[in-house]
Amino acid sequence: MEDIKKLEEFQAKIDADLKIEPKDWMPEEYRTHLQRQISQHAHSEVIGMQPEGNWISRAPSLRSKVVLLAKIQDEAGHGQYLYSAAETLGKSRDEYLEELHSGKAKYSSIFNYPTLTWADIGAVGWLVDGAAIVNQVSLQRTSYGPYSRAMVRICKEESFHQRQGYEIMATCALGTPEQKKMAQDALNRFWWPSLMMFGPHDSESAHTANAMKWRIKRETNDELRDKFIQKTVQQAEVIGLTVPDPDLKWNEADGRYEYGEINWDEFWNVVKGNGPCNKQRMRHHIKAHEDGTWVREAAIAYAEKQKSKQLVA
Ligand code: FAQ
Repeated sequence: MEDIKKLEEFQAKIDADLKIEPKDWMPEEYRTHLQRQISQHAHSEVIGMQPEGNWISRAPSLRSKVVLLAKIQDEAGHGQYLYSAAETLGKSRDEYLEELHSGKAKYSSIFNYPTLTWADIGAVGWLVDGAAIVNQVSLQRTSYGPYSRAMVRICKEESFHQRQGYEIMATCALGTPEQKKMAQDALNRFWWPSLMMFGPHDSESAHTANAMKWRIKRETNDELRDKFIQKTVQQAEVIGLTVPDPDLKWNEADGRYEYGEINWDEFWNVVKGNGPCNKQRMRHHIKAHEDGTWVREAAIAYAEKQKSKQLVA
């Protein structure tokens, strides 16, 4: 009886658009749902540094190198905010990382595709960060306080990232015929995987019903994907690129684009670990984590020394 009352109070709070904070009572399913989503979001930010890091030493100018470095550092920061938010749910960062390394926790499918040319770095910023922003703007209003506050900060930085990517794409698309070809090729390869970032159709999505009821998600996978398509197709047109979807057409009566279907076999194949770069990404992450052991140990030892100094004083 007590739990039913608590549950009703919890749902009433959500329905009134109040935030749930770490020390508030919450049903166990709400907690585990958030642990799963926020940690996977954090893993995505950190694994997402790999395809971009691949181009730091090959950026075509000092300016583009500095901008790319700043963007990648931001992604590390986003991982930090999100791991901290996830830790408020009673699981440690080490536990979350173990879940990633054992394959229990996922990260976004998009980061299992390679970045083959400089234009791919443009496509990542324009399309991948563009898709991430659409999703994250919506998540700013999520019901869990620490996640919502992390999103507000992250969204401010993501809009700079999207502009950085679009600038690279526009420069290539409006450059020499070879550069334009490179930009079109990047769009061709990144378009569909970017749409897959929003997850399966609502009818196939295991978690959407609960996520909407608890206002963890404020819009569904399909609603967000549609928003992204409607605004991004126009951006491609402005720089003379063609979206690689033969079914894409403008519906004058409805004032919106209609579009084709994602290859869901490809999506699930990548999610299950069989994309072009899954194994490489995980190998690299585990190695970096192991190589960094001494840094973590030194940081903990330093913090403990400072604490004991303060106690003596
Ligand atoms: N990839 O029932 P749903 C970024 C899984 S950040 C892999 O619909 P949900 C910044 C899903 O986990 C990008 N797995 O699940 C950046 C679930 O499996 P599970 C990351 C996917 O949670 C830019 C199963 O399928 N953003 O890019 C994917 O309601 C550049 C069933 O799916 C976020 O994480 C996928 N695409 O909806 C960084 C945003 N889609 O957990 C560096 C927060 C679905 O039961 C460089 N997350 N799955 O084993 C969300 O909004 C949601 O979690 C969704 C999935 C929309 C991703």
